Amino acid sequence: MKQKLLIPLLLIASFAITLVVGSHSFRLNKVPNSSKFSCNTCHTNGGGTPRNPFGLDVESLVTPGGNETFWGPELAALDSDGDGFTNGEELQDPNGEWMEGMAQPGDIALVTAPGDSNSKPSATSVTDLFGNPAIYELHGNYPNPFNPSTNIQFTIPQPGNVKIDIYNINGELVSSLTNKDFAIGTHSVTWNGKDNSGSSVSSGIYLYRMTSNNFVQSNRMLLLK
Ligand SMILES: [Ca+2]
Repeated sequence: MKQKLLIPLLLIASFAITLVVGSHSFRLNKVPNSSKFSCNTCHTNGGGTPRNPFGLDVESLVTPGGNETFWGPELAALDSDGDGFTNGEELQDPNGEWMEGMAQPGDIALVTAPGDSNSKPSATSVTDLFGNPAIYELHGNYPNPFNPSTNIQFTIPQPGNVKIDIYNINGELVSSLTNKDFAIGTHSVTWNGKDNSGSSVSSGIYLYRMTSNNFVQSNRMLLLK
């Protein structure tokens, strides 16, 4: 008897779930620039499919009482898909200041999917939560001139591979200083004045070149013994 009741109950339950999922599409109006990705803003492959990481965060901020005002500084500050950019940066509203009814913020052409870690802004298209450009920077080495070692500092606005090579003034590779993944932020690597075979190099001008994503920059330094 119990099993006969179970099947209709399951059918009713699945119908109710479909109604709930289907009703979520109106939330698109409550996310800035959501027209760019439509239902894929919150779902893996359109409405009714499982929620992506951003959709899960949206869901967690919707109160059971029906309060749908979930976009704001809190959701904007999260990096739902873990790609190094906040949801606000991806949706062109870094501080979560946009409200329903306002004109869409930023440039919709620059909007990326906050639930897809493979979709991320270019470094220069967003600002951080403090309104500063989120850019790649190769800072000057310190000390300079130096002997026997110097520190090279750089900043990256998203996690990724950073390659720094040292060249002599003739453009010949001297040292492959680093070539690995770094987290978002500012880091420092040290060159000990040795070439790739471990021999100390002579006094002179050297170039260090940083490559990360599409960013390439070179600076000069002076080894003075
Ligand atoms: Ca993100």
